[in-house]
Amino acid sequence: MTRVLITSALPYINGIKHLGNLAGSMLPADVFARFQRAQGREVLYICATDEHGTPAELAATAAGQDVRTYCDEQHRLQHDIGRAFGLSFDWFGRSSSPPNHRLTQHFAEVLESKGLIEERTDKMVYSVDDRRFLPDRYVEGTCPHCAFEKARGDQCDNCGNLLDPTDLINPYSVISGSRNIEVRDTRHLYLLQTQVEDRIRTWVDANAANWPQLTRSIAYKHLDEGLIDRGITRDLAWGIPVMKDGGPRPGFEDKVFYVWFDAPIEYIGATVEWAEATGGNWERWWRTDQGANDLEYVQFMGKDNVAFHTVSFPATILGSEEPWKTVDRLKAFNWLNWYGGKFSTSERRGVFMDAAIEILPPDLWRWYLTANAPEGSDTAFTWEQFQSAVNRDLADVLGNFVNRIAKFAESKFGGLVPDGGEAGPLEIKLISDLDAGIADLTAQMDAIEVRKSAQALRALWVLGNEYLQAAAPWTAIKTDPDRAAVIVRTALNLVALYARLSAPFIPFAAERIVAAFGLEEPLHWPRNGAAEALSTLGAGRTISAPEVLFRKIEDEQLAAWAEQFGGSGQA
Ligand code: B3M
Ligand code: ZN
Repeated sequence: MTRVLITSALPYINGIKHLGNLAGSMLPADVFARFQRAQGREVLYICATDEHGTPAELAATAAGQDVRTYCDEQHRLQHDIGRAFGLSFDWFGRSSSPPNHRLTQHFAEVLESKGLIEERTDKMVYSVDDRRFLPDRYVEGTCPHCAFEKARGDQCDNCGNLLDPTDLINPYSVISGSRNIEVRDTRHLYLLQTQVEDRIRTWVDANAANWPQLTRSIAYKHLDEGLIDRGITRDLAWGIPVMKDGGPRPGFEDKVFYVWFDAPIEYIGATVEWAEATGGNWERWWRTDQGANDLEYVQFMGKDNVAFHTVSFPATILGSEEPWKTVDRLKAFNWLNWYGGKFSTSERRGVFMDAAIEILPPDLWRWYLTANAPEGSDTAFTWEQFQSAVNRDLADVLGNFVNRIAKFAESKFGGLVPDGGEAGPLEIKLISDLDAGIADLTAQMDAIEVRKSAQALRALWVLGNEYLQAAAPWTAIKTDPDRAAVIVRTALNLVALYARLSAPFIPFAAERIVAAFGLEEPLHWPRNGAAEALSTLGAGRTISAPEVLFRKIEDEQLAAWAEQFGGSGQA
């Protein structure tokens, strides 16, 4: 496939995301997007803020802002911080934008015309004092499963069970604290998932072979449990209005679509935003009758989002019977934990993207979070592991290699790539080791094996150090200047090769090498083997040593951060 559509789960608008969110969706999506672009494929990487639902309203209230102003500000913040981490979205949209309103209403209309949407009367929690219904997180109370007293209407954080607001014992309003609560009838739209269950299963059966085990097992777990019809509207003011025949749907004037109905549609909506802003053609990426059949669509997300993407969103898409592109590969991640516990946005536990970037450059986080991606199982962040990833891999292996050889070339060859000499056995061995290593890295990247890709990349960096150690140009220069020239030329070319191979992971360091070596961007993936790659920098070219690429993390810094962010103290 020459075109790749990439989406990462849309971060909720309710505050800057923590490192776990970054590690489990946006960062691996970015690494994959950069790799695919370097391969010469046409890539569209789409993300957006997920701006509806009770999380948005509650966070706005807590911030003392009206929800629109809050979303405007938080969207900008999340956009900017994503860019600061080098996330190379082609578009970072907003689920509250007009295209998503239109598309969501369109899907609801089409699904209704296919007999898949039904109005039903529901019993919902109503606050007499607040004079409103309390959907999802607007109500808290005692969990019927574990007796935890602060369970939320949609889920108990203590035992993890999904809840319905009416399940709660002793419910109270999160808005006013009032316990003057009744259960009242209210009308809602239901998506009849039971009617599309067979179609979803057929689709999953046809696609699951391309999905990793984690994705597959979650999809089948939900299918095997049996789908239920799902309420897709809520008694809320902020969100996408429910329409009928071009006007507000009677009886639904104070209701909006449920956030999980409109959020995945925003993958398409954000692509329309991109098209409107850039003159691009969004149908080519989403409509199989307009070319979207010959592209690969890859999604990235945390495991808690998988059911929504393998069952609920497909119910919307397949139910419409319209020619929409569906996901080909769905890469899911486990949790990155904060020591023994969880990162928590509401309790601000752990390191958040804004704080992370204030204390250290983005490449350090990018490297740690990919090399330790929560792939096979949940993974715990610890400061010690972080320090070791930065100091051992980046500083000692890659940084040291680049610095050593570039400085040597500056002092002994006046900053010119030296001429003369012929490749010897060491260079021939290096080239064959590099060829094998590049093939491994490419295969792991293609397979979206994030940790294994990072390991393969590190192994390539190690080859450079081993080569330099064995070839010892500092000795050769004294006795055999031609030999020294070959070694230095080879090693400088290795640095240039590393910039290309490492750019998906550590794009800022790669750019600094590019600048110091006067390389041409964009950084193409070496497709014609190491021998050719090592002749990129011809003799006579001027290079300079980049400033220290990666500074080591000192023990004192680590202690200060552990103190500032918590961590080692917590179990
Ligand atoms: N905002 C949940 C999350 O951030 C949700 C993802 C939507 S993807 C369409 O985990
Ligand atoms: Zn519970």
